[in-house]
Amino acid sequence: MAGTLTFTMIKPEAVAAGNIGEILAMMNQAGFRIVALKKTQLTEEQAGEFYEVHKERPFYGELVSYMSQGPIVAAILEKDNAVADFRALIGATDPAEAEEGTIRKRFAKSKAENAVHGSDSDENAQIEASFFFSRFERF
Ligand code: FUP
Repeated sequence: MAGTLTFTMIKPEAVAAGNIGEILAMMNQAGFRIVALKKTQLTEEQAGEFYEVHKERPFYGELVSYMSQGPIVAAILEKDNAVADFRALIGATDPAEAEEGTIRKRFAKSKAENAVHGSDSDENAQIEASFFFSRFERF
């Protein structure tokens, strides 16, 4: 059975552009409940650890430096079928391929600066949520 939790980040360029409120509103309107929420900034080391799975990819260095360049908003979200439904809401990695009505279509600037992160599996949702939040920060 699909899990009910996913993890998201509003990425640095979307935070800098003042889009936190509108992006969170789109998540709420799509039926996601906020379980945990914080604004924080990753060090390069932390961003490198978060994106460890992409270590061998050519874009890894740029990804790590971009994700640590400014504050992000991290959140745990709850909804039935959370991971798949949230990935549908955010749209394709590349905003040029993202469907109308998705968060990335509306807010992403490029494949690298693509406004939001969304977990790709229930297992990664748990790992990523625990990277940012203790059990005392979840409601
Ligand atoms: P997604 O699951 O849609 O966030 O995409 P991926 O897990 O494939 O990639 C993770 C992040 O790496 C993306 F959000 C942005 C970055 N990336 C690039 O910068 N260039 C690429 O070609 C692919 C991904």
